[in-house]
Amino acid sequence: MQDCIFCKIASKEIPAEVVYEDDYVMAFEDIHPAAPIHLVLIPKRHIPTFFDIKDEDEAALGRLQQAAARVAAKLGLEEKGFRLVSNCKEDAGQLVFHLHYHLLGGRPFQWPPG
Ligand code: D5M
Repeated sequence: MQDCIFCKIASKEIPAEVVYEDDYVMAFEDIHPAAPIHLVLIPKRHIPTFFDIKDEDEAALGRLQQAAARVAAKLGLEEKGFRLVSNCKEDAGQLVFHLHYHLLGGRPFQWPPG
């Protein structure tokens, strides 16, 4: 999608610190890290929110979970773990309307979130 920052990262139109990429998904460093490790994981196809997921997105979204675990293991998070969160629309504070997960690790997190 033309004006979507994450589509531009997926197409390499704008740079990002990419740590994982395959045909379906990409993981890159968040520009405003909230933890020692803070990655953004996206499907390459533009999906604005969870409410826009189509049957054809199943493979990409499945791959996203798998990529999260693989990247987390590669970054040494297997023992202590990590948090995978997604903000969907206004109440959750979604700023970029291209579905994404935040992968956070490297410190303990509180529950419930604020
Ligand atoms: O948060 C969107 C997240 O996306 C926020 O943590 C900053 C991050 N972001 C925004 N632009 C970029 C670029 N260009 N590179 C890397 N990270 C970026 P949410 O509230 O979940 O929509």
